[in-house]
Amino acid sequence: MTSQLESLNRWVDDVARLTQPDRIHWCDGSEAENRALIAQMEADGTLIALNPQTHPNCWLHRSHPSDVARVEHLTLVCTKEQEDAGPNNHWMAPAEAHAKIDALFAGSMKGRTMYVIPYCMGPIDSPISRCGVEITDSPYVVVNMRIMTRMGAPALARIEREGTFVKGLHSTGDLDPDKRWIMHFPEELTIKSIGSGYGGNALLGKKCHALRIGSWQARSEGWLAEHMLILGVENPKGEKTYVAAAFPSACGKTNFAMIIPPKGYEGWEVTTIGDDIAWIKPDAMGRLHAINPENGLFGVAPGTNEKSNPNALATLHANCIFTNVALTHDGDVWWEGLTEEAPSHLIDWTGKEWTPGCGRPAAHPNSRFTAPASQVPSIDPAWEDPAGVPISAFIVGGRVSKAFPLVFQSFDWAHGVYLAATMGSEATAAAVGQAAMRRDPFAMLPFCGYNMGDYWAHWLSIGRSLPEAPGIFRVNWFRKDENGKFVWPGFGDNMRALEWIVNRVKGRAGAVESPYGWVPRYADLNWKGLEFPKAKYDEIVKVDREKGLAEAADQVAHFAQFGDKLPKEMELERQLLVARLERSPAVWELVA
Ligand code: SAT
Ligand code: MN
Repeated sequence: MTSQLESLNRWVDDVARLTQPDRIHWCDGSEAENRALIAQMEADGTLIALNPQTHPNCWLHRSHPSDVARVEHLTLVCTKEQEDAGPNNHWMAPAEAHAKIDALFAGSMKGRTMYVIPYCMGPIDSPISRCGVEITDSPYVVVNMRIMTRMGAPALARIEREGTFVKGLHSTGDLDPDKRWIMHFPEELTIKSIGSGYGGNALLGKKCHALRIGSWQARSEGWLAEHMLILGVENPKGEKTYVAAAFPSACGKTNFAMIIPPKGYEGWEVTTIGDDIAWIKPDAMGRLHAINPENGLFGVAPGTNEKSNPNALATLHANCIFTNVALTHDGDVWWEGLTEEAPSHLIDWTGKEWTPGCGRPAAHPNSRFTAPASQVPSIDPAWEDPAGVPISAFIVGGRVSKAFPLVFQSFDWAHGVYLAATMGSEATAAAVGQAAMRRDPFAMLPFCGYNMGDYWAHWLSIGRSLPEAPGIFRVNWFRKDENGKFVWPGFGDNMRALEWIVNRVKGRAGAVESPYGWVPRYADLNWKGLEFPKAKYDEIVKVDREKGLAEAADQVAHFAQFGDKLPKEMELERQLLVARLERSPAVWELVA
């Protein structure tokens, strides 16, 4: 098979000449093709079939032990001018980058099959969706792309109609970490990735296309490509509100996207559009509409359980691929946090015997599940609406144990951009070698495909163009007390902050002005069904002046990196925060 699109055939030929595969296979996305690939991977040990009774059509994959997460230090944005990639990206000149990586691709597919995967990010008939073609020598990538994207014949038909597509070239190479690169050439709409089979490095539709290349395209075309979940909230009156929320990798996006309203919220419903990425575009009326460009979930397994995320657990009963989790005796999966007590014996993620107390985790901390979004019990009926869903609020937040209140609203759009631009988070296992604490603006630090200063300016200009801009809110579920214990119950009870957010944007919830933004008073939140005394609430909203000033002072260096690219509004907002803090008492507290 070849395509009717000459430019696609030519590129495939060029890649084949370089990588020298034994065979070329154009993926049609069919069930038969998927079956054949799985059978082949079962035979060579790449996939282990799980118990068909408890997990029909599910497989376990164990990666190379050095290939378990994204590698930010090896991830490059290769623009002609270094300034366009910005201090937030590792950079290499395009010619040098191509030469370096092409030398590794030379002959890399000898003895292997080269798969050509046409895919569409977003519903196949949505004008907001965009297509790409990934070439890979990994059948594991093919079966994962089939879950994560709309892959195969319909995508190819759209590509042929449109004549354009993002080019992604991937080879697992020899999985040598010293010969691993994830390179982006946004000016050429091209991605090249070698030496890793891990999700964010190898499933090129996801972070590489939908975020790094996507954000570049979004800026030049006037839309937003964001690391955000999308959810719908329906109140007992049947009124529906959609919000998009940015949290860094492994900070609970999947849990929040599938939140189950807690006790006291009878009649409320939360529905899921997406759990990781949002493509957001102003419609003809200037209202922001969002689609989930993905077709599946690539979620963190550890910590997922009946309490933290029953919807995710129910999603995982069939048709899933698990990567680097532990295997039970009866062909079932297990990971830390799935059950309170670990089974007495397991095979760990590396294939070794495991018993509780042996000193090693059974599942890798960044072990993952790949699952079809259509299986999520809370999936929104409009999740594939080609027009997307209207967004009324943005929520941003990180994993920070100190300083910031549970929830607060920005004073206006520019202040909201500032709140998102300065958000920070403690390290997680989603990428190797993260600093203990880092600023992760909009949760886009590892994913913004261009200069972050230009990105903030783009957000500011989008806001100016909207007749009715959504509210911007910041949340912090992770505040700890003096004993290092989380104060807020989190999970389902995050619904209380969500209800306040929804009511705020509808103009029917109270708040008071704190140095950080509009904060709900105790009485402004719905406490039905939860015992949470006012004194405890006051603890998680109070503002310590010295901590606040230290935070504002720390932002100076953060902003300084961006030089001339820093929008003036950002430094002005910082100074306004300092002014508000200087005029506030040593500890700013709610009076009512
Ligand atoms: O980068 S992945 O998409 O594999 C996971 C993440 O870090 O969000
Ligand atoms: Mn993510």
